[in-house]
Amino acid sequence: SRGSEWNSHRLDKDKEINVQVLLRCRPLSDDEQRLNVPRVISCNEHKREVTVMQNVANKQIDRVFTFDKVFGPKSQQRSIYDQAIAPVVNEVLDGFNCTVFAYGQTGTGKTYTMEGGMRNKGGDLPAEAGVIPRAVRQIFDTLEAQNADYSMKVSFLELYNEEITDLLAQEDNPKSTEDKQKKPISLMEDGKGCVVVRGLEEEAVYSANEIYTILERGSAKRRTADTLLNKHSSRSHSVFSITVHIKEAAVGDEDLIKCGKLNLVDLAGSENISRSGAREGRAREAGEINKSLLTLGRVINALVEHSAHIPYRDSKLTRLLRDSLGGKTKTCIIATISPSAHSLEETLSTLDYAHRAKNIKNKPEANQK
Ligand code: ADP
Ligand code: ZZD
Repeated sequence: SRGSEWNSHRLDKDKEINVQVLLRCRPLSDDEQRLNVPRVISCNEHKREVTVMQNVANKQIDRVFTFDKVFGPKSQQRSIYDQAIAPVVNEVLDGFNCTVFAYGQTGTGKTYTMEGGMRNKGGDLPAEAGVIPRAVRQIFDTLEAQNADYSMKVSFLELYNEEITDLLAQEDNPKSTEDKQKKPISLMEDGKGCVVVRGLEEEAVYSANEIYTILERGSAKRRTADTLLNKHSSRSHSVFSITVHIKEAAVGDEDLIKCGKLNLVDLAGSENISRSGAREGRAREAGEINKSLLTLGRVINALVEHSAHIPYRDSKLTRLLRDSLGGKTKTCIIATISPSAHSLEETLSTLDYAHRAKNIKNKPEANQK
């Protein structure tokens, strides 16, 4: 359905769609419940509203935020996936590139949402499985059911302190030194304005079960980094990508290949930037400033304000995910918050950030070769 030249401009504008922003509030933890930590968040899933209840100088001041979808503390992994992510994966199978970001303060459930937990071992997905294993499963199930001719590749990287580590790379020598385990990877421009990650392993996957072995390897490698560096995980970003190539029925003697890519991004804890104004000087010296997270915020602001210059090039994260922010990729942000009064300030900052991101527009375009 390509527009003829005279109206293509108008059609291009019509193709713009907003970034979808979902909000998820985690339940109080067992400890928080035992300590009777007060709750300040109420979620109305039906009205897609989150209310922050604040008592200032004996006056009740509530703030209400509306999102594309709201998931309260009782929402299950499966229902978030079915309602919010399964449609995104269907777009990938239709040949679109899609990105899902998890954004929020450390401890609010970004990793729980993206990866999940694994209580029971064995064949089926555990109820606590998050977006990544469920997306892999959905892609295999759908393509197998269609008897499609397809291939699937995955990659898993971590970005810490502006350095990329391949979480799937096998070490030639497992007894090698620590810095050899963290082989740095570089970003290169491909001449067509696309960024490629040079040296990143892309692993072909042939069954959903095989993915566990791969994820296990990625998790184990990340754990090594975690134990070596205090607070590493809250300051690092991870990007899990799935690429599918699907062969369409041949037209004439030409094969049509449909290609889709899904990026699943677990961002560093947002507390790493929200107070950076006051702390910037010292924090920078201590290497505490998260350049990528800071730049992500600046890119979002620039896009929302329609600035002439969008500072994509200022960090690795924004170079890597440039197309997801104002480009041809369909993007969804899951903002995660805690219900606790202790997190009020961070929660308001997350809600403001996520609410602003709703104004970003992308122009999705299917890949067809
Ligand atoms: P983050 O990645 O944002 O730092 P985590 O995903 O590590 O946060 O979550 C912090 C803790 O809270 C973990 O123990 C996790 O299992 C738990 N948790 C987070 N979200 C939920 C939820 N929706 N339901 C149950 N437990 C959750
Ligand atoms: N969140 C857990 C991993 C962690 O932080 O270690 S849960 C899912 C996506 C990406 C990486 C790991 C997983 C995870 C897992 C746990 C243990 C071994 C392999 C993989 C997982 C959870 C549920 C279903 C499938 C995979």
